[in-house]
Amino acid sequence: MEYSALLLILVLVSLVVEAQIPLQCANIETLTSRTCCPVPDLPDAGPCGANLGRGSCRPVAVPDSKFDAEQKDVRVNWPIQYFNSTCVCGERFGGVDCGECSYAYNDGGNCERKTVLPRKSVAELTDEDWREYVAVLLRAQAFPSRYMVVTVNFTTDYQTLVDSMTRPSVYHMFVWVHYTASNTPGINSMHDMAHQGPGFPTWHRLLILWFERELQVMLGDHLFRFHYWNWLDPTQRDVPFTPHRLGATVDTIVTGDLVDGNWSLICWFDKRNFTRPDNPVWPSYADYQFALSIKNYDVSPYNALVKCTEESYRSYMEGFLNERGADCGDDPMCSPIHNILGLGNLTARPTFLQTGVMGDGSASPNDPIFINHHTMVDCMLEEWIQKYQVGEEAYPTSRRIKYGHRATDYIVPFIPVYQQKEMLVSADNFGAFGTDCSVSATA
Ligand SMILES: [Cu+2]
Repeated sequence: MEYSALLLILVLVSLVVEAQIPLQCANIETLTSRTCCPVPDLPDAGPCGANLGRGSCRPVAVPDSKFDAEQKDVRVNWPIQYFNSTCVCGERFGGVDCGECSYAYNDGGNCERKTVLPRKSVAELTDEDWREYVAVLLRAQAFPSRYMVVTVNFTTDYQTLVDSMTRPSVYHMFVWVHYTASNTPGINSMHDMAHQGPGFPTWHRLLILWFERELQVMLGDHLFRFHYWNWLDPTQRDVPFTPHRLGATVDTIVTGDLVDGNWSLICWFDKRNFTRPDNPVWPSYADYQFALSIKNYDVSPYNALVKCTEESYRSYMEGFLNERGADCGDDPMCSPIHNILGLGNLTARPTFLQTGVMGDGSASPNDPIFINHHTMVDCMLEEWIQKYQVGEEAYPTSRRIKYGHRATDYIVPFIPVYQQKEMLVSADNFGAFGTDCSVSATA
């Protein structure tokens, strides 16, 4: 059965997407031991490459010592419900077993040189670059992921967990990761650990880094990187949307090489409403300058109720639940892009089922423009970090912050594990952007 068909059935039947488990740890022995510390494929490496000085197997330090079993949400205090020990790699090393290089030392060799993979505006890509990129995306639709998906609610009957596992494609795993973080598994309610909180910028930063690495491994090309779609620049807004790039739209239906190449969605909506009949109001450079002027990262109550204010960079950039023109004189930055591509005419408020997957928060990565959009948002985050020279200390530590978004929460549902606050540092630490990301400078 095709990956897409299998996953579609899973969505419709169960709506349970519990966790992403690395292949090396997706077996009953590892689950029973609650220790995900595999041995890398290197001579005499030992678990986590400890014998080679690459890393060590260590207990995970979750914010709450005691997991609230009543919540039945395995994402809380991730990944303690599955594993209480994982590999912690040294600065130069990375991956589930420390057998890879870290993001910053990804030199394609022995991880000895710090490297930078500069990201570009997609407007700089040649037709040949686009052709190659579309081929990469299509390949990722079919290439098996290095992770397994658990499709039942958590149980200590580990055989049931193992039996439920399925191996999606690299791209579909990317979609699942976003979906899993956004929704409470198996429950018809939503506790979003990727949006509407201080973890929004940091969660998506790790998503981009992680997915980029999965594609690097698929391609055997450590230099592969994502580029950003600068929607602040009116001359660049159309750039990705041609038949030989990410697709043109005809009456909201996406056409072009991706669709012809059997682009498969996990979900059942496949539209993009880029050619909406009314005149979309895009965030402007002035809006962005306002965002950049906000020095404070986030403010109480650290959720969607934080209105667009000059006290919360995160809230302004995220823009959730702020109607255009409400509370802030300018436009919040991220959500309008999802809406422009997904919801179309804001006045008529059609549902995303009718208009486009970018309009649905949790499923939006089904449209690959998500990648370039969030690389752009990450570029903006980097510019803000550079401007104020902030680091982990800027991430709020209030007890009011919801599960998943707390400073020391491990970012759901990733293994290897990273804390939210660890992503609020210069992208130099991840070998991304270098000093080149300054979209405001192009105004
Ligand atoms: Cu998102």
